Order: sequence, then C-alpha cells, then structure tokens
Amino acid sequence: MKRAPYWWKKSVVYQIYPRSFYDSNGDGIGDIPGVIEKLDYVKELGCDTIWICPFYASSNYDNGYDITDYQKILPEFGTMEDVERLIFEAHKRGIHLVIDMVVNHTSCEHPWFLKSKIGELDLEGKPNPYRDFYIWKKGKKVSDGHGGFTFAEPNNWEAIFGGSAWSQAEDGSEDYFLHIFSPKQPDLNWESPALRRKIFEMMSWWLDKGVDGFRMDAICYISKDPNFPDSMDGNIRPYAAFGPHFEEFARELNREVLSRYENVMTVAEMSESTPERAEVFANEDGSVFSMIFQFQHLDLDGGDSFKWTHRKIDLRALKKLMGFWQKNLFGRAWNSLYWSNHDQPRIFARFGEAEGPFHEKSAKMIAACSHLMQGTPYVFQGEELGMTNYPFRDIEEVRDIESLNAWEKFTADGTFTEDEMLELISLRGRDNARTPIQWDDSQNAGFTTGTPWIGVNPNYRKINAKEQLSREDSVFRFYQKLIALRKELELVTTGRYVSLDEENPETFAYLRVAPEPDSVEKLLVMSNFTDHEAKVNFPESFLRENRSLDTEILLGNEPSRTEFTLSEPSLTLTPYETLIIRFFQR
Ligand code: TEU
Ligand code: CA
Repeated sequence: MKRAPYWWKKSVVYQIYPRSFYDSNGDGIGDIPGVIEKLDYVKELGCDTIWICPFYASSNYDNGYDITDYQKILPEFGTMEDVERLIFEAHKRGIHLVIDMVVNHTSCEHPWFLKSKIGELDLEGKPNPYRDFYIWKKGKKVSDGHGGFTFAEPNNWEAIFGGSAWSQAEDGSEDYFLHIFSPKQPDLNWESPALRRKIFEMMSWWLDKGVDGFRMDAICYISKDPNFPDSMDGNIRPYAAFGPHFEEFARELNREVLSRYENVMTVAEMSESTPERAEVFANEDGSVFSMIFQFQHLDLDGGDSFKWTHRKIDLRALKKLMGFWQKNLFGRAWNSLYWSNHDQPRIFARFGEAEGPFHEKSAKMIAACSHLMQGTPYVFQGEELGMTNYPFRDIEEVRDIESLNAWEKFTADGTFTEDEMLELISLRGRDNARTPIQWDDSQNAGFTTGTPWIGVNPNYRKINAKEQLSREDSVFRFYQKLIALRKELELVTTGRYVSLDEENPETFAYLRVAPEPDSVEKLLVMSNFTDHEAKVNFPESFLRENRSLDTEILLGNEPSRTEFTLSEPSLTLTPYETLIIRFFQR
C-alpha cells in the first residue's frame, strides 16, 4: 500500500488484542483468521489503521510479550500465511497494519537466551557470542553470616512485575541477568552492536513483508544506567528508562531501518515520558519515532502501591496535564490520544458509569473529549461498544502475570487482604481489558464455539456488537460519527488547542482554533464529567470575540439539545453531556 507522508496524523487506530478478538476455529483462543473475518467491522467503524498486539512464537507467560522467535507465528494464532493474508486483506480495505515490536526483552526460552545462559564460554570452550546479547552482572559479594561470603543480586532494583529484577541462570556462576519485567523476560543488551544488527535486520524483514509500522513495546528501557546503582526505594524506572544511550539507539534504529522505507509509522511506548522527551523522540522531522505513548495522564490515579489503589483522577489536574501536552507539542511533535489499551482497566474504572442510565452517555462523552484533541486517537477493541470491567470473584479467574504476582506479593506481606486484592484486580487489573469481544448475545458472546481462555463478561447479552449495530444511538454509532468528523474537518488535525474554564472541577472544555491567522473557524468541545448538571463558564473575552459568529452543533450525546447560541456567560450541560460546536463566518 502506498503510504502518504505523515498519514498517521489523519488516522484513527484500532487496537486488536488477537487472543480475545475473534476465535475462528473453536479452540477458545482468538486468532489471525478471526481478525481477517472481522476486518469489515473495523472498516465500518471508520478506523484506517490497526495496531495488533504480538502474534509471534511465544512462551506465553505474558501473552505474547515474551517472544521465542520474531519470524514465526504462534501456532494457536495461525501461520505466517495467515499474517501475510491479514496484511493483504487490510490493505485491500485501505487499512494500515502496525505490528507490536517487543525488543527490550525476549522470552527466557528464545534460542539467544538459551545460548547466552550457558556462560562466558560456549560448549566447546570458545568465547560465547550470545553471552553479550543479554545483561549479565556478577553478584554482589555479601557475608554469609558464618565468616564466609556468598553472592546476592547486583543491586536492589525491583522488576515491574514484582520481585528482584535480577535472577540467576543455572550455569553455576555467580552471574545474574537483568529482567525489567518478569524473570521469564530477560532484557536484551542493546549495548551489543551484534544484537542491534540482528534486531534491525528482523524489523526490516517485517517491513519487506509490507507492514506499515511498529508499536515499539517498552522501548524507553533499552538503555540502562551503566553504573547500575541501587535505587532509593527499589523503583527501577529512574535507572532503566531513558538511559544515556537511549537517544543514540533510537536514532540508529530510525537510520538503519525506518528511514529506508517510505513513511513508516512508529508509536513508542514510553512510561516516564514528559513533553520535553516527546519533543525529542516524536519530533516533526521524523528522525526518531512518529509519536509516543506517554503515561502521565494514567499515572494521575496511581498510589503508594503503584496502580493498586482506589484513588480517583482529579479533573482539574487532568485538564492541566492534557492541556500542557497539547500546547507543548503543537508544531513540534505529535501526540497519541488514548485512555484504554490491553494494560489498562476499562475506562469506567476511571470515569463515567459502567452500569445504569448513564453508561452509554458517559462512554460517548469520554470518547469525544479525547478524540477531538490534536494527535492520533486509539480505540482499544470493545471500547467502541462500551465494554466494561469484569467482575472477578475468584483469583482462579485471573490470567495476567502482573495481577497474579501482585496478588502473591501483597497478600503475603499483608499490604492487602485477599478480598481487598481481588477487588483491586477487578478495578485495575489488566485482564479487565482482555476478556473476549462481545459480538452478539449467543453463547460466549459469539467469540468462540469452544471454551474461552478467559471468562466472557456476563453482561454480553446487553452489551454486544450486534445490538450496537442495530441501533442509531449506540456507542458504536457515536464512535463512527466521531471518527468521520476527524476525516471531514481539517481543524481536528491541525487546530491549535486552547483550554477554557480550566479551574472548573466538573466540566472539561477546550477550543480548537484554525492555525491560519485569517480564519475565524473554531471548534468548541464541552464535556460534563459528572452525573449531575454542571456548567461551563465562558470568559468575557471569549464571548466578545465569538458572539457574532455563526454556530452549528456538530455532534453531541444529549438528544434534547437541538440548538446552541453563544449568548449567556455560561452553559449548563446535562449529566455526562458532551457537545461539539463549530464556529464559523458565513
Ligand atoms: O508494557 C510496558 C509497560 O510500560 C508497563 O509498565 C505497563 O504499563 C504494565 O502493563 C503496567 O501494568 C508493555 C506491554 O504493553 C505489556 O502488555 C507487557 O506486559 C510489557 O510491555 C512487557 O512486555
Ligand atoms: Ca482459535
């Protein structure tokens, strides 16, 4: 497929978690042929790019994010021919395909690691070329308490999925290998030129197959602090993210791989990101990545035990933060816009209502509020249906390595009781996003004819695609209109962001202003985040400047709202209402 320069700026991405999307052969696991069968659904929604989560050969401890062969497909997902067909069928429909590239680490069962862990010498006693592919450090010499000594972890870094970030290989040496995530996911050593070469060749191989880009998994971690110092509280992120060679490696990846193909899209997953970093790594000249996934907005409800908390996001803090990103990146870098993905709970854990009269209305409001900002919006599968968290009642129902490890740790050390922890998993756990897509009201929500690998949300008879498609006022239909609006109105892509009524704790209002100085065209997006009526206040200057302009309602979620004129200093929105107004001169 021919790719236009910066095509992603006008794109809306649909994220597919293949394991839970659609099962074509009844083994309970979603697969690539299943994705192909549902491409028309994605097309109907209006998305023109798919980001598909890992489908490579994997040991599956972390659902595909632990790769054993980058150039093979996990048999339960299908074959390489299926993936080639997916590329072809997506392109046939004008849909770009962006694949998930997990190159910070591999599986502990990847042949490179199996060879690496043999030791500094290979089986023939020669220097082992694979040793350097991973990060090995001598253990720290510590007293054994009996006058002798023993070896301990090189430092106190904690893995993101719990426990020490260092584990020992069974090679009889005192060496430890580093794993930022789980011991099943050893970190690759990007300091090794031979390793980088292998990665670059492999990524080029995928581009040669015709994929349109990559979502770069956990990429901010590929360069670590070379001194491996102890961390104050065990937190690994300050030392493992954005190390001294990160920018160099990222630019090399661009030079050696991305820039050799035409208009490849990359979205780089980067926790610990700030607008200053986005300016470097998602800059306009295309010398690094196309855009990044930042996490600051999702960290607003983090707590002492990381994500395991009931804390709520303060709307004022959210508005300031989003506005800060919008303003700082304007003309310099490109934003991604998302609330949900396979690592996050369903949106209603944060905003709106999962049940009751405002369920759908709130889902639409949240979508409009983020889709009309500047950047590339991401729709995570099921979001367009208003899918909700799963009511986990037993730890046996949980599949996610992160949640299971957290359960072990926090129930053992007394941070939480079992009941509390289960409640937190139901609220914040990653499996909430990973339950099967609810296609219709038949058994297993039409996802599979077999036994699904993870429970289907019991609300599928009410919330499902078939029902949503049959109704004009559904969440799906609203997403369709929202996506179409982005395609029709240049302003959504190019407009400058101006925040309005920023101190208001209940409503979120902003303007998108045409960048051409001689244009008066503007969009006004107003959203009520509460379950009661709430006001948006217009500053005097705003009223003065815009009162004489013509207005039209472009989209909203309140059927009784049929007119809008800018006459009063404030407007009262109904519960969870969103209202999108265009200002123009006739
Ligand atoms: O996530 C990396 C990441 O930055 C984590 O901190 C993420 O926020 C985590 O899921 C916290 O709940 C990526 C993938 O998206 C994730 O699914 C993988 O498990 C992880 O990398 C390891 O590959
Ligand atoms: Ca299957």
